[in-house]
Amino acid sequence: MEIRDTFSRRRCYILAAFSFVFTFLFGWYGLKSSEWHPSIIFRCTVNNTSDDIRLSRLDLLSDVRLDRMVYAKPDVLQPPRTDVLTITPWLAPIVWNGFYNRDILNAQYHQAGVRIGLTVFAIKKYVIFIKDYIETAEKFFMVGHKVNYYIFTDRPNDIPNFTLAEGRSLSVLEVPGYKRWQDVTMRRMQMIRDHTRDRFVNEVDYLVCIDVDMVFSEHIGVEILGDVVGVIHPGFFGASRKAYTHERRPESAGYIAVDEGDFYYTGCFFGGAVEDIYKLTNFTHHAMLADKAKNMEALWHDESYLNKYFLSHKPTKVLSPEYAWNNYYGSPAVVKVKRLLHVDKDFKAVRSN
Ligand code: 48C
Repeated sequence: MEIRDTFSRRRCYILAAFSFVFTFLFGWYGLKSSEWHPSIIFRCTVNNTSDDIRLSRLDLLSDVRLDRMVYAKPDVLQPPRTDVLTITPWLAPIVWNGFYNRDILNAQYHQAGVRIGLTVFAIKKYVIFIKDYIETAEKFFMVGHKVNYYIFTDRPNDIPNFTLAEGRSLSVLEVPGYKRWQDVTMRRMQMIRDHTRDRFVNEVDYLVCIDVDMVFSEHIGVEILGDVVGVIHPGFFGASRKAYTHERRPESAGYIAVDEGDFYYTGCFFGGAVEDIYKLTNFTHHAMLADKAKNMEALWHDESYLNKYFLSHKPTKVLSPEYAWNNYYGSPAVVKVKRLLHVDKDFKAVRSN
């Protein structure tokens, strides 16, 4: 132990000396010549592809100019509700019914021509859920906007034909069906990542990823759009950190300590800007692989790894449990609208292991 410490200490000294000399020369040269103008740094970052995409996303709304609209004035001293938290400690909005005017948001995003992708996996027996899923999405998901449905399935012939409203398209993407349902659910992150890199980044601005055993029951619109979007799980929004079902083994890549964690996010619904979804799914996929190499699997699979991601990459927008409700938890007064509902199902009937 001692030798190693000495060795690494000596290495640190060498490194420190080198970086001091380098910084001095670099700084001296920089000060001497006025070449290091901020615009160069700006241009350097702008030339990076992801920043180009990022800039175009920032442009998405920055050029919007709204026409005259008539609506009730927001009241600084009288919020629509005081029974729920509507902003996180890192100043991300928590979206509850009654706090936004969808007409304003629709006007902005319509003018921007926003394109939204919805990914859904219907693997093996879960194909039985896709008909109601798409039919209810047509009624309630991003109505009036450009939507691309991306259905990942191992059974393309079992996907019905759908008649879609104008501006909406549907692609069936054939993918392998893993034997264990745990692998089916976890490998979604890898598949979303790869398709995002190869295709979605060129077709949509935002991606929304929702489990298939759900039905849309009230409008879900552009109020949910943001760079990194997580949804509060219906079973834990009143619970303590200790009660969160995070992965608690320190050796797992999904580990969250009992004194950490903001909310318990559901794995059945997440979203974000297309390049942020690439980062999120890449992280969660690698976390799963790291545990797999140790012959481990986080307690709640991709949901555990997603919560780990959201711990260090705080969502820029959080959706209330309205957006992924399960009637198993009844109808608490605070949840005034149930926009997306878990389908009551017999797991034995749809899971092969
Ligand atoms: O499509 C499948 N097939 C399976 O055999 C197992 C999971 N899945 C996908 O993963 C579905 O999209 C499911 O909605 C999702 C995992 N989520 C669930 O099984 C419950 N919503 C917890």
